[in-house]
Amino acid sequence: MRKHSIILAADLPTPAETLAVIGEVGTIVDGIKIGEATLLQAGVDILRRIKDLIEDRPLLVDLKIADIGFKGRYSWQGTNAKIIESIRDTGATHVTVHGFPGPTSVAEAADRAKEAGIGVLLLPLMSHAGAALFFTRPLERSEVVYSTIKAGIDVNFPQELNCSDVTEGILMLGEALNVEGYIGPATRPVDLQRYRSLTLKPIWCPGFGRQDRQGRNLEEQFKQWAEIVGPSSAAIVGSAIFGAKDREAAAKEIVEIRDKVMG
Ligand code: 3DU
Repeated sequence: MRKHSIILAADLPTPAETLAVIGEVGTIVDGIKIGEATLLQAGVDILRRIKDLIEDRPLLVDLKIADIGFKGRYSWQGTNAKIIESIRDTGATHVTVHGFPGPTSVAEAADRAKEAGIGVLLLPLMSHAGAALFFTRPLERSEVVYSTIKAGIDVNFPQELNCSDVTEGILMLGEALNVEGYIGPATRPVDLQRYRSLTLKPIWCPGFGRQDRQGRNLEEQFKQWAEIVGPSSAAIVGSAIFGAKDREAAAKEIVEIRDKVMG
C-alpha cells in the first residue's frame, strides 16, 4: 500500500452507480471501501467486479462485524467466522470488525480473516457526533485481561499498554490479537494521538470533509491527520469525492493535497 493512501468510500445509492464511480475514479485513488448497503443490494459478487476495476489496490469491506465468536472443539464456529467466509476469495483485502463485543468475537474474526488472507481493521472509536458516549466509558486494564483469560483466549497483553476507557481496551485487544490495523476518527485528532501512543499499526481514518466539526478545510484536516497517524495509515474519503460535481477533479484534488502534505 502506498504511504498516506486515499481510500474512496463508494457509498452510492445503487450498485450500478457504485460501479460507475469506481470506473471513473477507482484508479486515481489508492483503494476502495464498500459498505454493507451495497453488499445487501448486489451480493458479494460485486466485490470481484470491483477488484477487476482496481486491480491490486486494497478493497476494504466495511461490514463492522459485531456478532458472536464461538470456539468449537477444533475450530471457530460462531457467526463472525461465517461472515468472514462469505467474503473469502472475493477480492476483499480488508474487513472492519467491532471491538466492543469482546475478546471471543474479535479473536474469531481475526483468526478466520487471517486464514482467508484478509486483514482485520478494528474499530476502537467512531467519527460521528455522539460516538464518544459509549466508547469513552471507563474500563481498566485488569478487566480486559481477566475477561480475555476467562473467555479462554490465550494471548499476551503487552506490559506497556495501559487502559482507561473502552477505546483503549479495544486497542489493547487489537494489539494482543495482532489485528492488521484500526479504523480511527479523522474528526478527533486528540483520540488519534491516543491511538498512536498505543499502537504502531496502520490507522485507516474516515471523517474527512462533511464530518469535520472543527471548521478545517480538507487540506488543514489532512495535514493535521497525516502528522499524527504517520505514513502507514490511510484516509477514507467518501462524499467529498463521490458527491462532487466533477468527481475526477475532486479525486485528483485530494491526491494533490496528499502529495503536497507529504512534500
Ligand atoms: O463522510 P464520508 O462521506 O466521507 O464517508 C465516510 C465513510 O466512512 C462512510 O462509509 C462511513 O460509513 C464510514 N465510517 C465512518 O464515517 C466513521 C467510522 O467511524 C467508521 C466508518
